[in-house]
Amino acid sequence: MNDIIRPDLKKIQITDEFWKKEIELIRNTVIPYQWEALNDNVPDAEPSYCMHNFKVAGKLNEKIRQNADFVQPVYTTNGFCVWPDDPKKPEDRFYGFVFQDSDFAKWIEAVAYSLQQYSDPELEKTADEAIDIVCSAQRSDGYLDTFYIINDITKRFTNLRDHHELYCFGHLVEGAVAYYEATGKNKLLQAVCRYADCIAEHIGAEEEKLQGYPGHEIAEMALARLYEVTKEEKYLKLGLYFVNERGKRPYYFDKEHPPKEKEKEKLRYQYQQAHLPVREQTEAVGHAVRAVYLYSGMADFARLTGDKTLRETCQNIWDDIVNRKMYITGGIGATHIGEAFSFAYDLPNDTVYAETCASVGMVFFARRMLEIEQNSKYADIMERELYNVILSGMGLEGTSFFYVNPLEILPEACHKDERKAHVEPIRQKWFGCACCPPNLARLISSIGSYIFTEIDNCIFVHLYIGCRFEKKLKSGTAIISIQSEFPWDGKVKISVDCNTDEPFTIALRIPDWCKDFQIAGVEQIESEMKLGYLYITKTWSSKDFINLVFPMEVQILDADTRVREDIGKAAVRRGPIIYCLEEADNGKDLHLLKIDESSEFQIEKQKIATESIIAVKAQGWRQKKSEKTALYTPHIKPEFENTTLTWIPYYTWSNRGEGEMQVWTRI
Ligand code: FUB
Ligand code: ZN
Repeated sequence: MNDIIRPDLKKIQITDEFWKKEIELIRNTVIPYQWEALNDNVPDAEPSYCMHNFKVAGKLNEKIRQNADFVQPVYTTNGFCVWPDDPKKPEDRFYGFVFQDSDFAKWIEAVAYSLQQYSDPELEKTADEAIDIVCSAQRSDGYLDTFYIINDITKRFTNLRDHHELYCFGHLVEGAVAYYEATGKNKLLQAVCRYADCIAEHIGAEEEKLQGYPGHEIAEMALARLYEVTKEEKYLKLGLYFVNERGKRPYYFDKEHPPKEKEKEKLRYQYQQAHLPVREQTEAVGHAVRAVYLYSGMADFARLTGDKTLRETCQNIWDDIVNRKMYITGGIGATHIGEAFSFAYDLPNDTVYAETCASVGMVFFARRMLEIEQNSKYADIMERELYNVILSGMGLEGTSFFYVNPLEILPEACHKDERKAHVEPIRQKWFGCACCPPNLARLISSIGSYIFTEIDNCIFVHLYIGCRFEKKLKSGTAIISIQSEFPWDGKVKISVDCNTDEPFTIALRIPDWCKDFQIAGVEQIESEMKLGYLYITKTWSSKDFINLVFPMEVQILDADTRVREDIGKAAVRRGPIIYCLEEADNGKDLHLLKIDESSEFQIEKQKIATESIIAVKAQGWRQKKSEKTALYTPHIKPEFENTTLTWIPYYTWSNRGEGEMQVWTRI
């Protein structure tokens, strides 16, 4: 097995103008804002109840409550369990979705990444106090899930399919590991180890245990991470057990929820990717977030165990997503029914789901694929996700969020058409089901750790994000600095300052959107191109540098003809940025606009709220509105008038009030 080192955020200093601003937004605005949200202190926002639930569970201590005393929960159509609104709102009740604990877990993870880069004693104090509250809820046997602690501890582990205990556990592990790595404090880490031990006592291969696995994946990759930090084989074993058990017959979930007559077997299990044992799966199916979290865990175990079949499964599923089921923005999950993948090439732009969390998960999957196969196709997608759908998930001010990320919006349809009720035309302050905002925060605050992968004596540069990075060599250290003007300009300078003559390799990703790059700098560059990376191996001196230019011309892109929604339409891309048209620049009725492909595409600096961006402009046409008196009339050639089309980066849409937007335009 190759020696893979996940970059340590403490050793990466982000200097990049574009991403530094995002990281600081997370640190200064998003983290404090989300803390208020978790404590239900954001006026007019949906309540979270997250910290409330931990406090109530902490007060209960070892007492056992049974649900006889309680109002029964209600189940939403998604299988979520929510407590009905009781006007009296008794203080000692669990409120919110069954997985509300995970909001804290993601918040503490974002805090941890931020602390790795900027010391902030006050934030650390708040985080320590929050950890005390969370740990006070833990029962003596290690169990730590407020939903069951508050409602009925005797029912724990009885609904692995829907009740998200293992999902909350997985998130808590991720948060605990990150906080330990950031601060060296192990209170939460010890708590999650005890919780993992408690789970392993109840679930596993042994006859007396439940042969179950998570209904919502994430515990798999979390356990891989727990194993890597603690080196405890038992966590590797439990994570691998979850991976291997999924999809085996008889189906575990049938024991919990006997199938109803007429329920289609395949569909019933696809939602949780449990329709087949994972190594027999060839397609991405079901709930998109669950799916990509599972695939990320599978990739982790493929790397940790050297399992070739698991690795090939991940590769096949990756290709299925990227070549058949992904929006041009990087969004995945085409249908809101089950928040799921649809069939191949079914990519509607307006009824889309494209949940922010699913794209965050896709970045996790990409990173793990890069750790098992250094092929730039994974990093290309990582870049596309980051600069487009992921950033679009948050308002430029950092206090409003999208859950669903559409590629076409007609606000009236969102307000009046039930089929689009899940699509918001403007970002929301918070959500009852608030999985996306803290997921974004933890990803963006750890962006530095996605720039490189170190494998043996090679450092792969996946993302051109300005930074300074320290690479340990056997006989010394190399400081690698990237200066980059991405995403607005393709000039990059990589400088190396090395205090040893030990050779090592820098492998540079050549982005898929770049047709022709230029390289200059290091004397006699001897390089080799492999799977999208340019490998440069040498003894580096203290003044070596590489100048790269990735020209960013405006490109007009077509979709595969099998994507029925996009036929006769085109999208605009420049460098890593996907563009869209908005009503604020182009007026209403975007569907009447048409691209003139022979026109010259110009770029122009513009401001969208506080953000300086590069807009794309071109002469195009607007179809004249019909003056028909009837809905349907004999065909006449449509008439067009000249107009200027202005595209803005997709991630900046909906920052100037409610209005129409579209990524795909007639051509
Ligand atoms: O079920 C937990 C989270 O809520 C999922 O990951 C999201 O898709 C949302 O359904
Ligand atoms: Zn989400």
